[in-house]
Amino acid sequence: MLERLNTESLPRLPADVEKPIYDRSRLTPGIVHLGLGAFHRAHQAVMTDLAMQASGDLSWGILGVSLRSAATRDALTPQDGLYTLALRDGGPDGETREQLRVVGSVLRVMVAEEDPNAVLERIAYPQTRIVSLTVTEKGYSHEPATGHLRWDDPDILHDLDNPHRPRSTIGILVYGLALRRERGLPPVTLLSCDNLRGNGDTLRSLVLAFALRVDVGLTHWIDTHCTFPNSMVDRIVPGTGDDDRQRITQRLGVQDAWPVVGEPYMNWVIEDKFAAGRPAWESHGGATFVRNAAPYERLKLRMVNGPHSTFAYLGALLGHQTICQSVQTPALCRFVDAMMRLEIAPTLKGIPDSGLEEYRRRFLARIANPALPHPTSQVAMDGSQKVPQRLLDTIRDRLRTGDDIQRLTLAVAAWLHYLRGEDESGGRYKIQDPMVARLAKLVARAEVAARASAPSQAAHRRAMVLSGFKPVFGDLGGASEFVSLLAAHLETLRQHGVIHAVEAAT
Ligand code: CS2
Repeated sequence: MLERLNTESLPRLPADVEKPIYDRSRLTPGIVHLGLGAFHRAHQAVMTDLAMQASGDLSWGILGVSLRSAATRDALTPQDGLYTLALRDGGPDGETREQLRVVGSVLRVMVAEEDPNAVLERIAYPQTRIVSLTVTEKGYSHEPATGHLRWDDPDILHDLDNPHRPRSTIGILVYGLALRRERGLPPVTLLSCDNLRGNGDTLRSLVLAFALRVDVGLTHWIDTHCTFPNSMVDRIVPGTGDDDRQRITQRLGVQDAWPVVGEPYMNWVIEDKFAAGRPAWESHGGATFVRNAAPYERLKLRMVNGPHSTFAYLGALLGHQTICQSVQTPALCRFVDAMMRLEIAPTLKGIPDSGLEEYRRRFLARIANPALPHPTSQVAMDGSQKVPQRLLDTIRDRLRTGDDIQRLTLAVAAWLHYLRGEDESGGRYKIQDPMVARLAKLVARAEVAARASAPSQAAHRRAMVLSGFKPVFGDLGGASEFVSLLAAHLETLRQHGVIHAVEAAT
């Protein structure tokens, strides 16, 4: 049995593996992080590790919280919170390069579902100064189209009645903050690191809406004392595979049960409004602090995540397993490239054309990274939560200015077509989406409506039903130009397939 990566084995790692050079026994917790998935461990946690190393301020240790699954806790506890980040890409001669760093900032991992009260206590811990989140889009219990709290969400309903055993992210935050206030403790910063538009503002409005049902005084306290910076986060981090575990364990010479793998590129832009201090995340060129993160967020959601989702849906329909395979399909690449240049970039005012050009080129190179196979299914999942801010906002802006939305609408059509659960060769795949049941009904209803219509009206009728799904499309279902284009694209996808559809729209 191989020795485990932990405090004891840390000094014996090979010399080419970077590791924390600060004294971990002096680390104290300053951050509670909800959602300790691979993304956080490859992004904020490593930035915190490097910031503590550079500044010598060791008061920003992370108490990680998994909301439901015990898997990360079970993997990292025997490792004293240590894990490896492997940054992978292809070198100039096509060889794979991999740089390893063992990350030291995670002190402990807890599972909210097992002991929610312990998490509330941690939020109400005097030393906690930041509560950060990467709970993915669906973790906010909000309606994707409007950003409003979904009062019919079973977890939210549960949490209104169970202040000591909250299950939702919003419930956990509000009851944790209530405890802080009750104990006369100073306020904290709530830092969302998810791919939502105005992630800090969205989180703030959800927390305040829930708090208002709990206690008006608490709402006022949160509103006047706590801060919610908006932030833009960027690094491609596919889920860890067994091959990654084995390869990394072999290189370390000790077993790491849950390393994470990502690309070397990373970007983090944060509004500098912290209620009780922050780590020196800007040290070593990690994060950039700004007054207003909105332009960076818009740029990233539209020019990275929108095209990423587009490659995922079109690629999945062609039976591609990875994003890299989609990027290597020339017709797809030409289409997405044209969509970025001609329809997305013009909506990003205030960023010079040359900057956008460079950004587009770099994104296409990033997702073509041969050393980082990213399953299309991972990017395609949770479309109902992603499509609004990745594609529909851009369409809305262009409709407002009377500009062409051909290509963006094909990307949306690809998502809707993907929801049928079958690729072009008849291969079946599972739809992973928190709204999966409603979406299945929607797709079925659209088919019934199309079949009941005159043949010349069928495509339009189908598109009307689909785009009438308000939680995702909001008012866009009423935009006749969008609905007509959607109808035409869906019909082309059905009759002639993906390659024909993208070639016709490029
Ligand atoms: C991806 C993102 O899974 C997805 O939906 O589009 O996770 C993407 O890799 C990151 O946002 C890149 O920063």
